[in-house]
Amino acid sequence: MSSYDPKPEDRFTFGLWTVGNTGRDPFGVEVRKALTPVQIVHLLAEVGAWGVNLHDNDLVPIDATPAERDRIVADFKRALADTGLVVPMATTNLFGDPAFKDGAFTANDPQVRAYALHKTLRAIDLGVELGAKVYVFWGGREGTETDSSKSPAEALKHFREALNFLCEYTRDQGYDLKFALEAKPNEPRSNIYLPTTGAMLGFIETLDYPEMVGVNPEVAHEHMAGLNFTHAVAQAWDAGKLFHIDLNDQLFGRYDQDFRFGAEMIKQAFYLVKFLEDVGYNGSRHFDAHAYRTEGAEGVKDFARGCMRTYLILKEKAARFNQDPDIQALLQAIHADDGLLGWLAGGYSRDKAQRLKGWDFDRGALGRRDLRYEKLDQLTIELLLGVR
Ligand code: GLT
Ligand code: MN
Ligand code: MN
Repeated sequence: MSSYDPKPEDRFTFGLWTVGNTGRDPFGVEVRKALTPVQIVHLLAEVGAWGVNLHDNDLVPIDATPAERDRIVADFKRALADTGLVVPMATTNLFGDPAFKDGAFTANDPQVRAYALHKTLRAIDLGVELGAKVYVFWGGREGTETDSSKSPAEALKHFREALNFLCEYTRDQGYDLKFALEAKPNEPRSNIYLPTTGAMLGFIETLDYPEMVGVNPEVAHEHMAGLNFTHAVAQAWDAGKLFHIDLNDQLFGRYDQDFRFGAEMIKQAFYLVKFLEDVGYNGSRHFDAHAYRTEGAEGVKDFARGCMRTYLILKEKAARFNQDPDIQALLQAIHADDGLLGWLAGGYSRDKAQRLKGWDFDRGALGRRDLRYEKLDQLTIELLLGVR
């Protein structure tokens, strides 16, 4: 057993839709056989995952009868009990059905908005029944192709009303459930509202129960917008809002790739893992990705194992970074403080402002400091490339 084998305490999860992805894309049909939810649970247990997440319709088809629903849920629960897998997160499919072609909570048609609420209330019940503690909202259709069709301000009001309604419902039921909003800039809509994690964080403060609502940032979604994912995650963490995370990989400026974690931008993945481990994030590490379209049944397992293994390798690299004497000596020098301005700590006072205004800075010396970030970065690269 290598130390890169996943363990329950790693909290690695996959969605039913991830390892269950059949490879269908806008240009081609399925290349893999669809697996049943029960088969997926067994596959995930085999590769060593801790949990499985789902949309309502990943498990229960949208047109299932109540009797079919009960049978499917019972079979699924049995598979969970047999394998020990848990369901930490659930969500609603508010994007697949043609009814949602103009959005769900932000659709212009009041009937569609009400149907989206109805569907989410039932899906929350299902998620809670399966043990979920986090409920994700990814509004893939909440946007526009043409802004002549709706007011973005009205759309935000509708989205806020829906979330307030659902927060009240959750409280009313006494559910132990937090909401996590997932941003994406585009795809499938040309423009999706609240396109970044930062936008979501601002919006959350306008809700009736902001303490119930956090974010579910996804690597690929910030990368599609050309942004630094770790910075977005850090802002969410700083705000106490990192309720969940979607790990995958994605080149900047491409379509929604959803590649295996660490498949493309390994340095960014390293700083992300280092951040999560350094701060002690202990939520799910959810892989929202899928195997290349070239893969069959074994390739899907290679993909899932690869996500977890890369995470654990990067976790070990982060620990090495924190112990590497040369790296740490450089960091110490970089962060050195001669203590001369220690009196400035602890916030504002009128006296401090006066004293600071009179302080004589050696601006030239500040500008002449050689920061040695080149050396630090090269050491980091060498650590990642395995030569230190
Ligand atoms: C969909 C999307 C993901 C979301 C999922 C949750 S579904 O695959 O691309 O980013 O997290 O709705
Ligand atoms: Mn996602
Ligand atoms: Mn995605």
